[in-house]
Amino acid sequence: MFWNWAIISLVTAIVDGAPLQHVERTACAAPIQRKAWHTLTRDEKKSYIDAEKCLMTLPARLDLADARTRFDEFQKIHVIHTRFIHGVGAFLPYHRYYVQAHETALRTECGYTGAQPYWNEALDAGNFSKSVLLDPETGFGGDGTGPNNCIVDGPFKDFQNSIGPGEAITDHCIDRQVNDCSSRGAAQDNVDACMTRKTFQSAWNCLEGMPHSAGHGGINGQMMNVFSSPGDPLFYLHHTYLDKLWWDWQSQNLSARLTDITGPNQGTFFFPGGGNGSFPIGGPNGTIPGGPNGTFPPFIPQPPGNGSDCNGFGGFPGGPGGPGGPGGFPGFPSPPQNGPWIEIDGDPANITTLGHVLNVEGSIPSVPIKDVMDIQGGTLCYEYI
Ligand SMILES: [Cu+2]
Repeated sequence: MFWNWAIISLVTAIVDGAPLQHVERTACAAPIQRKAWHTLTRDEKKSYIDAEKCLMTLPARLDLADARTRFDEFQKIHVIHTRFIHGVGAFLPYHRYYVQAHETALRTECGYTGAQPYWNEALDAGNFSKSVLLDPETGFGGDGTGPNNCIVDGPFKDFQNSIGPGEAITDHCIDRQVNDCSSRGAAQDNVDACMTRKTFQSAWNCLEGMPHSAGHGGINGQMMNVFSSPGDPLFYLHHTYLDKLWWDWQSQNLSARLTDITGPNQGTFFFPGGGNGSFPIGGPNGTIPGGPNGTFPPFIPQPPGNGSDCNGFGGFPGGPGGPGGPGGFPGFPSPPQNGPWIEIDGDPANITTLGHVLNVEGSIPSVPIKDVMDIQGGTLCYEYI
């Protein structure tokens, strides 16, 4: 009843044309504050890292195959849903709710009293290797080394996880191959360009390309694996940053953007033949061909003049800066209007709607996208500072 009332208040505000910023969000009276990592105190950093280490020791509880710990379970949830949460309309809402599930576990299962921090990647664009995030004392440890690119310092150097790479099940370290050139895509100019987009479709396409890809490519290793990237704890700070950017975009015009959602439920990202600028299937573990163990293909050195003057990240094939494209991710296709498509709870066809159910395998309850459009709507209750 309480929630219904809050929703009715919101709807009334829209009908009245009142600025939503002034709506009293009674369902979220005291949002927790998500802060940039570099602004945290030493003690705040330590308590976050201690909580993440706690997740790595807590036994699995969701009955997901091959996951040994709660940390593994989060990674497995991502693997299970990978094909339907990338290159699709639910990309941003799903990752928003997934990060929420992770934050909730830290707080309710590991005694963490803070909020999920984020990595302000624009500050480190072109220079990820020197980021404070990679500090061995106060951060997540540094670059990988040796034949398997295992990280060798920091709080997570001894962690062995069982999920990945890709959809494989293997015991492995946390691995990185930091690529400063790839990390250039995190530049503030790219963020600013996304902020000028007028529709969700356009803003999402922009954000999922750059800066999103730059965070993955700049850390590299398992972070470059579209399935198993949450095996690196940096994933959560990266995707919380991306969530902040979506919220920054929404906040420019909340009365329109709290309900603006679209896109296909089933992208062509992973499907045979590619087409419409998408990737064909064919790599190991059902992933994009080219990279070992289900990773993205190796980045192809780009000639100067297309946004990259070093031999690093030149964009994905078909996308801006990539071979065959003008610069970023390939264009996302319009949703197919004829089946077959994968049935998603809450959606009548292959188009993402506010009713689309987000499923994190019971780590927290499934909710429709409409419940996560507002980060202070009640289901979610946080702010970015
Ligand atoms: Cu993802």
